[in-house]
Amino acid sequence: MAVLEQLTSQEAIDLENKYGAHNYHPLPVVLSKGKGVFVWDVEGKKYYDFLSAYSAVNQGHCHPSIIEAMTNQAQTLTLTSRAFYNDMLGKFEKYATDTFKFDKLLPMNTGAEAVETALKICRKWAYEKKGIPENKAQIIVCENNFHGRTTTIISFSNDPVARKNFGPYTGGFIKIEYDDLDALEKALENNENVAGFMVEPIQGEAGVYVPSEGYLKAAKELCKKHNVLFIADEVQTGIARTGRLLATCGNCSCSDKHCSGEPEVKPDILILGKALSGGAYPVSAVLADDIVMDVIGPGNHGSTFGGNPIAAAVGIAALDVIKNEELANNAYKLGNLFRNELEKFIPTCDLVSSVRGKGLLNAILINDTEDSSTAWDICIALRDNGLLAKPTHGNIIRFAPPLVMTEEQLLDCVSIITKTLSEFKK
Ligand code: IF1
Repeated sequence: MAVLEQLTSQEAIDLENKYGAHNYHPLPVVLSKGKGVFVWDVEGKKYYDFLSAYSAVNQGHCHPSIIEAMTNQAQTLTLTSRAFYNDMLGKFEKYATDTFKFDKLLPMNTGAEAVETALKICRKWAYEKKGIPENKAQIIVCENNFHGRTTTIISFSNDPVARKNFGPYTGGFIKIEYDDLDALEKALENNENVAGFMVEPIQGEAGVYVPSEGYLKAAKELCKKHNVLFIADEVQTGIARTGRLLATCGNCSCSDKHCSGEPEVKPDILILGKALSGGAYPVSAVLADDIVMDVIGPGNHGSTFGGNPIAAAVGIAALDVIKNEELANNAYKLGNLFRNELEKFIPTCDLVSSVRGKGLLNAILINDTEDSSTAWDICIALRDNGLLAKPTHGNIIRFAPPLVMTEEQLLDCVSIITKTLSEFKK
């Protein structure tokens, strides 16, 4: 078999099954092309993408200006390592720190690496600035978190599938309920050794749990009171997904020019990934002000690829698209429309019990037991009707289309979803 010959869907699936590790259970669809809100399978069938590579493709598939920046840079200089300077990284760092209003940025590649970076910075700050005795620093995290898949990160996961038989685990983490300020206060009180509190502004993997109004702001204030760093993992919620540039932004009237106001909750450490590249390339970053980032010196942290010229060029282009196309505003408007339309539909359908989310990060709850295959079967039916989505934990289907969608396209998608649910037979 020639490696480059065009495969059928089944052939591609068979190859992955035979030669790839079985660490995923993908929906059976084999994609070979994407443009904007659409993807095509190898047989040429067109679908609306309602996952956006888990919110990495916020700017739409193969956005022309991101691809142009990437290909131009790829033909000029791809990688120098950080042993030398390159002429793109500083530009990206300036652009991103101006955009998100932090003093400094540390570039990485994947979300998990950026989370690891944030944890390391937080611990070092704790020893050197807060004065916590060596090796005693603790970081508070939430039940049902998802922050990635490294050994340290899965050490504080609740998910047995992600965690079991990967021990011994990294210590130094305290787990509390999400969206529970009393629990946070208790964990902070009478414990001088707490260095940080890391939280997802909306819990994605857990099933798109939106915390109570004011939770993040109050949590940040509690952290401040106890001299503890507030770490926001916005890998999934950031970059306009939830209708604002960041989910930790206030109601900063993203309706016109993009988020010129101060954030409602300014994290001490901000973690970004996924859509920081528009899904074109792995680009992640940790942002903080000097008072925190200054603890990092030469040799403390790094990566061969982090901050490479392609990543920097792509990062600038990806953020430019968010601003120029006012995607936070579009996500805000379309998100409201989507939830309103589904709320009208839900009373007519026994299969769905509710819809929740913010901006274009939404989920519907399927009215069935957690371990039933109903959500999966609905996703197969949605696929057959031209829309790709994926179930998450329990019987929940996440809906997160690219933010470049038009209102007309969104209404078309709503009708595919409601028609599929109405006609669905278990
Ligand atoms: C997979 C979920 C989404 C994340 C947050 C860090 C990372 C992620 C808040 C790590 C990654 C991804 C990973 C992906 C599935 C996906 C996911 F369902 F698992 F929860 F998006 F909803 N922080 N989330 O959501 O980023 O290292 O992957 O770049 O296949 O594991 P990464």
